[in-house]
Amino acid sequence: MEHRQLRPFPHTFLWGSASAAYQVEGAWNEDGKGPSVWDRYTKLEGTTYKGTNGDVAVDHYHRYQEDVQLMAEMGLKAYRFSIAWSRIYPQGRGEVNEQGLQFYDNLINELLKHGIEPIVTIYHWDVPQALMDAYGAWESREIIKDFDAYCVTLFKRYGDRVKIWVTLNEQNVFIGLGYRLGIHPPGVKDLKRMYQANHIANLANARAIQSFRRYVPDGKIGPSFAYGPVYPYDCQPETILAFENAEELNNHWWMDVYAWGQYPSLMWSYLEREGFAPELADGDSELLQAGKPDFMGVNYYRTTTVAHNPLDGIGEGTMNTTGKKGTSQDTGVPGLFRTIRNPHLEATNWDWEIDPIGLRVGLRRIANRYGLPVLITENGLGEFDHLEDGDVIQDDYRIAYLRSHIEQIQGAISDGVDVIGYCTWSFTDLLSWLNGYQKRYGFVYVNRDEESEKDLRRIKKKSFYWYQGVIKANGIQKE
Ligand code: BGP
Repeated sequence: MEHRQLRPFPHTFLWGSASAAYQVEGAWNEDGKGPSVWDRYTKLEGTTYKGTNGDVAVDHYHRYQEDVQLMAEMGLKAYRFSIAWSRIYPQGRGEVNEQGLQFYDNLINELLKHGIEPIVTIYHWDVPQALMDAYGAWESREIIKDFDAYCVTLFKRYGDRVKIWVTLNEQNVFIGLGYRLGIHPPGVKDLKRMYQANHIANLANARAIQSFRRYVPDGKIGPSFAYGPVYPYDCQPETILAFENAEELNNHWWMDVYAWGQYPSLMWSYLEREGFAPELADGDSELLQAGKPDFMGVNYYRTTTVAHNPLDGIGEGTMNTTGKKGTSQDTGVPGLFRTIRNPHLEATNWDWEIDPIGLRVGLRRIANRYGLPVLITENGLGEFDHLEDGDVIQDDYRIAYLRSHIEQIQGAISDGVDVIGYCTWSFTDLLSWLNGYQKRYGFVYVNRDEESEKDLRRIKKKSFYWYQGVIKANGIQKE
């Protein structure tokens, strides 16, 4: 749609930024925290870029006041952060760790003191190692009650002050990379196990939402989905079929369950035929139906372009985790679709195609299909930054990226999509799970790299001042 006049951003629009516990906190074994699967996984040979881990990360655990001060200076309206499950329950269940609860109390209070809305992600990939050891974490239905108990502890403790909650961050990613590609914990490559673990995560998500209604009746809750809207490579009818296959398998498989409590039927029969469909137990459908979200959280980085892939076609390829442009490979599901580079789009040094209009396409598809409001829980540019003399970082490329995406959000709002807020990824630089510290996303540079923690000094980038202006103007100002 082209508009004669764009709708302004609503006055309540949440201009925010996001992070995750493992990527910022550090203090991995302090104040009673138990190990998470990431504490273990990153110590295994060859799992991450140059062996990096989050033992210290950017030391947010000890520097949260300074970080919140910078958020306040910027004028941030919302800050999305995650809680480390094993800080609250070091063993995943059983005894609660008061010091862990206290840390997030302090953080929440500090944010509220500065008028910043806290958005809490309950789970951002760091399941307690104890639960992995005890029953294989997401592969056992036991996790549903343990996750619920953890959620209820959080709802009771913080529900008076935190009104916006995210259940699971990118279930499609932690399950897909954990059980299909085997490059996240637990490092398994087994599709049967993947779809079963995913089903259990769906049940845990729904149960948590049910409990939420009881404990935080005036709050809002939803999952964060990593949405890569799919494009057909061209208009050959067989490409359109491939496009539909990919949108259904990659996206509807998750979002339909969140929004409607049911799996898409064609993909269900495909997976059943392949022997990968999850096993349903009595009461599962009822539970999924009972845990509907208030919004769809969307993490958007790029679109996926696909073409036909025959039964003997390509399967999994490797990802670029080094920043050497052009080193990632196309991937596919034989018989369904294969990815292919979109010749109309530029890509980052990590081969992520830059596509602001794709965000608008995704927002429109969600609004049309599910009729839910959308909270953009992540969007941002991971790039090399250069610290110049005098503590200057001129990240004009990041400003261009964010500006173009914000323009398309306003386009989507003008099209009629209800967008609640926009959390950029990220506020400070942080650890990128598989890519080390050189792939930077923040408005605030953190002076460390893979080799050394240096002084972990915070330095405002050019984009810091730019986003400050956007927030002040409640949108992009015309030059
Ligand atoms: C999302 C995750 C974030 C963050 C971001 C950037 O998938 O939710 O935690 O890491 O992607 O990804 P990366 O760090 O791989 O560049």
